[in-house]
Amino acid sequence: MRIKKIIAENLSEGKVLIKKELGEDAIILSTRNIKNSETGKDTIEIVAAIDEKIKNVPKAVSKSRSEVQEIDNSKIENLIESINYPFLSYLDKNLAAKYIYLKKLGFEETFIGPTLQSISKSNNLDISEHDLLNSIISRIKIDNLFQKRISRKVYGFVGPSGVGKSSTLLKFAVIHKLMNSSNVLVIGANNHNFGANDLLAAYCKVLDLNFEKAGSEEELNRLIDNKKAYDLILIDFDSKSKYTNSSLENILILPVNGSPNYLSKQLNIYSSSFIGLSGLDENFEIQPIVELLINKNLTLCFYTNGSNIPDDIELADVSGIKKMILSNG
Ligand SMILES: Nc1nc2c(ncn2[C@@H]2O[C@H](COP(=O)(O)OP(=O)(O)OP(=O)(O)O)[C@@H](O)[C@H]2O)c(=O)[nH]1
Ligand SMILES: [Mg+2]
Repeated sequence: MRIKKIIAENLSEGKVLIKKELGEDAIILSTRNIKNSETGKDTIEIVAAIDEKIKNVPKAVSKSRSEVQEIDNSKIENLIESINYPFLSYLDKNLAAKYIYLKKLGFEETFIGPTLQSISKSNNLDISEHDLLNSIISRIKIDNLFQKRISRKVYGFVGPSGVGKSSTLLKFAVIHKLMNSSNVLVIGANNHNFGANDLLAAYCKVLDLNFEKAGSEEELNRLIDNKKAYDLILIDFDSKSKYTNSSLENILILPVNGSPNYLSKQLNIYSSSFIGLSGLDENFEIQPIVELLINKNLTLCFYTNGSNIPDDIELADVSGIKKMILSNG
């Protein structure tokens, strides 16, 4: 117990002085009015006390609070790390760095795991980040179907509703006609959306492309069989079409900003090994597509980046994909 006696002009000034001397928890034991012997003024004498144990409590509490905070901060950092990089603690230093690098670029563990495994198996642990990314990209199969002259091929444009099947088909047709002097036939086989075939016919007229309409599977079979004179037959399907034909190869148009789940679902619906991407003029992350292309051994044919026919279609290329990956990292 510490006891203090102070003289003040009045009680409220005295209380302030006591708190200053002994702290907030000081207890006033007694007060007494007295006259200042020199000035003759009325003053107040206050005797107050503080229990030293109580006085130390605030300091002790604040110290332990900051300790708790430090512990909490490091715990939180560990927690965040284990959420962001759940497999970090299982990896050696070399692989851990690569894991963090690929994670930061936006790849998922389901893709990173096998990639790190193959580095480890091939004893290539010293591979630089740059070479690691290049080796991932080199696993993407690219075949720019509109860059070369194609003969006697039948391609169907399939995919979910509104993804850009018809407009991509028209871009593809015009480019082949202009660049490769191909003899192209466009077939409208969208019998699900009212007026879709007529709209396509109108586009073909404007773009000077040969057009035929197939109102049924039988008609489509007949058109494919009878039109051997064309280099290229391009069929515009609706999203519900399940048409198959031994001479037909489908190009699945996928929106580049589709979620991983959505993309694999589309792949199950429209089993196709050729992929065209649409919507590269919008916000997107390319990593889910890259993972899908590699994991499912698909071939990327081209991508579209707008609605202008035929301008907004681009050759898929490795350096472009690398730039897209790095811009997301
Ligand atoms: N911004 C942007 N728009 C696109 C792209 N590709 C297509 N579009 C537009 O998307 C809309 C739908 O395109 P369509 O070609 O009709 O799509 P679809 O898959 O044939 O649609 P359905 O036949 O109704 O299933 C049109 O307005 C196109 O101009 C693209 O890469 N970027
Ligand atoms: Mg369409």
